Amino acid sequence: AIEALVFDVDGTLADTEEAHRVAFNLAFERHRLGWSWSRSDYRRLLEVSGGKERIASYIDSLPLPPAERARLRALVPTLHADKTRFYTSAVLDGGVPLREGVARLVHEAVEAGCRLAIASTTTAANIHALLAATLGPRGLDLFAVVACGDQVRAKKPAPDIYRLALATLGLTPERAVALEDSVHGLRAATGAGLWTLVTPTFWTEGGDFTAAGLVLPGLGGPDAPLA
Ligand code: XBP
Ligand code: MG
Repeated sequence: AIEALVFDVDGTLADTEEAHRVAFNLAFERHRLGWSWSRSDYRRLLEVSGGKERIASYIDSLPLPPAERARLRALVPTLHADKTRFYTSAVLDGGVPLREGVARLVHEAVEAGCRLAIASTTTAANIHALLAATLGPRGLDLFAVVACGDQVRAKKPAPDIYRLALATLGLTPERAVALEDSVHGLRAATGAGLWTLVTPTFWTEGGDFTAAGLVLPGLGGPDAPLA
């Protein structure tokens, strides 16, 4: 039997990428870098998972003298910390709702005795903000395991974050299923041996999801009112 659902966050629990994009641009503005990532830029930039890694790879793509490249590379942790502050404050202001069907699935799974876990490349503070803003102050407590961010060295599409989630749950992959939205996420989950349901978004649609157990446009109809 299935004993746990392992959720990706960005794109799966909520369509967060526009809020991430805006937060990156606000951080760039704060440091007067003159960089602005458009929606089409950002779709390409999502090829690199992890915000710090994404900024670093953008810097590497710019034609820069070595000293300037090194200066900007050294600024990545600060830029990313600022981005995280802009992102979490937008999310805590209610700027990003859960995707349709997510709240119902989460509550029904818990009621049925199924454990919930998270396997995400995003920063822990982002997940805490999203769950608090959408599921309430006890939202985080619904999840038995939160595996995220820099807890593993190799981010998605590497399977490491799913392996960590499964190890912390104490389950073999046959006892859980993954929920994802992207090709990178699907590769990570199936790489860890998990059957995977994919619900793409604007940012990830059109990808090759043939390795998925199932691809759906979303997780169902409007959420039932929460008791
Ligand atoms: C989501 C991401 C994340 C966010 C930014 O990937 O790629 O990097 O865009 O988060 P997935 P941070 O849904 O596959 O986990 O800036 O905190 O890294
Ligand atoms: Mg995702």
